[in-house]
Amino acid sequence: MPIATTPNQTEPALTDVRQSLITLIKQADRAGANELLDAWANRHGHEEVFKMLLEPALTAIGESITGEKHTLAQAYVASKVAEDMLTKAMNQPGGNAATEPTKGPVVLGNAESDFHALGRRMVATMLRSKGWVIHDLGNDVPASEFVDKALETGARIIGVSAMTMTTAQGIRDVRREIDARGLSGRIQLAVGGAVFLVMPGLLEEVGGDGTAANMFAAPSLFDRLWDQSIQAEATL
Ligand code: B12
Repeated sequence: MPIATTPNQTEPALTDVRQSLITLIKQADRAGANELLDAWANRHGHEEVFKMLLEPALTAIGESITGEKHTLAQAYVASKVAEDMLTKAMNQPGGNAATEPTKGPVVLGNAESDFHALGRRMVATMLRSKGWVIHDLGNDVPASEFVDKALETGARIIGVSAMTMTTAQGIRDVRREIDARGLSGRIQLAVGGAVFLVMPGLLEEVGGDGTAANMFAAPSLFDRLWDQSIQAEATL
């Protein structure tokens, strides 16, 4: 698909690049989408690819699943393309592997019955690049497993990702488990996922201690929650 250029520039208009990406995903052309994103990343960097192209495309595709403009299979292709990009970003010089771990540890995972791995993986990648040690428990993690792992590793933060209304309700069990074991304050509960953006009261409803809208905002949230945990312990 040809991409239009803006006047006096060779750089294609952002809206056209996004549209081309969505078209390639719709055609399940993973290689084509990768090629488009690679070329864009070479000019603007990997971080910008996520901010300017992939997250908006995933949101647009997600919104139109309900309107039946896109299928779940297309959402799946979109997530695979994003994972390809994530892997490449991690392998860049200065990417994920390069930073000395200096913070944490923390525990991350998707809420029970939630299989939307991508957002969690992006948060983990961003945190690691900022020096956090992450124990990533993967998808579909029972509440007790989160808390067991936090105790085993000495983590002060449990981060739970949930993308649907139903799976977000499972976070209440993590809250209960933390409180029931007398760990309130000492273990902080970070929550996130697109559903928290569209339902402002959900953070309080499920008993989270804080949330971040995207991976770029996650490091400052984790810094804040870590400090809160230390303060809470000092007052015990
Ligand atoms: C890709 C996708 C899938 C893929 C997931 C593949 C994968 N490996 O991840 C597949 C096809 C498997 C899938 C399945 C389903 N999906 Co789906 N999916 C999506 C889609 C299009 C994109 C999700 C995504 O990857 N977004 C991109 C990432 C980068 O964004 P993110 O996850 O929000 O993460 C960012 C932030 O939220 C934040 N963040 C995320 N986690 C955390 C955690 C912490 C601690 C913090 C601080 C921050 C944070 O940082 C991340 C990075 O910036 C969304 C649409 C949307 N609007 O998001 C629907 C969507 C989430 N899915 C939906 C549904 C309904 C389903 C299914 C139930 C469909 C079905 N009928 O089977 C199943 C459920 C499976 C399950 N039980 O988990 C609905 C949920 C509706 C709702 N609110 O309840 C959505 C919103 C689509 C829609 N409009 O209907 N899906």
